[in-house]
Amino acid sequence: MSEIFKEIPKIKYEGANSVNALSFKFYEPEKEVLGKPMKEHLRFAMAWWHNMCAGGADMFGTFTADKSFGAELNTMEHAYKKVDAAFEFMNKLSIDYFCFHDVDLIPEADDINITNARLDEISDYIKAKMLQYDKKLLWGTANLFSSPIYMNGAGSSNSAEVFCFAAAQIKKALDITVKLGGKGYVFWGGREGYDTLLNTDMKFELDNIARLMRMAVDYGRSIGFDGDFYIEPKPKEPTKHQYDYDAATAIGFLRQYGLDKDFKINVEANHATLAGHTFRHELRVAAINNMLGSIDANQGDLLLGWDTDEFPYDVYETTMCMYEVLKAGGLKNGGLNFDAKNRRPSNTYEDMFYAFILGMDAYALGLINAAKIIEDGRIEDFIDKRYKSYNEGIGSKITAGETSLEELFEIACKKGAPQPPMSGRQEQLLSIINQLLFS
Ligand code: XUL
Ligand code: CO
Repeated sequence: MSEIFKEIPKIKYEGANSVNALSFKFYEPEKEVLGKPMKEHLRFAMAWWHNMCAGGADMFGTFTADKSFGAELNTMEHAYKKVDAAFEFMNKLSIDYFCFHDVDLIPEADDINITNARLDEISDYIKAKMLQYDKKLLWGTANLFSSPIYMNGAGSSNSAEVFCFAAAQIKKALDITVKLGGKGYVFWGGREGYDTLLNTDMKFELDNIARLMRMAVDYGRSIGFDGDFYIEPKPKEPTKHQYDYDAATAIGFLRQYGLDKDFKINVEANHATLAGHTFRHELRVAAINNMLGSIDANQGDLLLGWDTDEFPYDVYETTMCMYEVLKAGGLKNGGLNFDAKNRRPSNTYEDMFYAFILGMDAYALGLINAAKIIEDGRIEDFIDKRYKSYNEGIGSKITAGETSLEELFEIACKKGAPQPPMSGRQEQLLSIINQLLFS
């Protein structure tokens, strides 16, 4: 098999002072941080759709990057070439995992039986490559948003026939996920939302989405899928109101429908900021509910305000992300999937490598910094101090559930108004973070 990225060598760690653009400056896969190799903390994944498929098309123009890999687009030959390219790419960048949608892998046929036969064929080839290169599947999913049949959603569609077709796609995507040993299955409800309530039965649509997810769980477990199902929240785009607005909304939905034991949250950085939250906030909400499953590691642009899916470079953000991940005890079945694409004018093969070097180094730095914050301990100590009134006296009775509104009434009336609480010290804490990041 001939090399596709011929000009690109295997990317190695060369240290912070290297001027070789095709090297890692901070990512050392085997280097231990807090007792675990970087690669195990980070579990980087390549997103098939952005890397092997997307060529930079946007609303105003067509492909700028050539992702044909020498084959005619939308043929099985092309599907095979994408597999060759993907494994060479992951191998050269030391990326251990990948993620896919069903239709990223093969050209979809008019007949679902032909599509499924193509999926069987290509997944045999992928499986062999995974063994050859020692690569793993982080998660699989079905694309239930691109085809015109999904214009009103999949589980939320007004058409029972569309619901049925979506179920068939999910079944097949689960089959392939299990065949390839994947430990995750994602639901990003691309068009599970609505644009106007004038034509929408919201309660019915939510019930139906839950029905579809329940069937997916039942089927997945019946074929031996022992990983996690994920909801990937997003507040808008493509629909105006997406049902999975943010982590809190998705968790409420999962609990309401009894799906919370099988599902976790796949938090995407760019979706968090679209929801008007920080990335950190979304990670924390998932973590405190024991539902921090996996991460789509990208970055948005606050000046643009749509889902730009940029490669992450903001080290402050990656630091805060990894701080949350470390505090949550790490990602078990999940990882950091670069759901990210090159900017449209960065249109060469080389740019694909620069993008991953940028993202992987940004997260390696984030991990190193987050470990420093934890080892330093001042931030956590301050938080403990801030709540210490609950460790004694009436505070400990409140947290133990051993008091009542009447008793608190009596105490408050006897004592009178309390002193205002201690300072939040926000600026001091921010300057500790800067000190740790830059010393
Ligand atoms: C879309 C998005 C998807 C999901 C998988 O915004 O993030 O690529 O990650 O369907
Ligand atoms: Co995503």
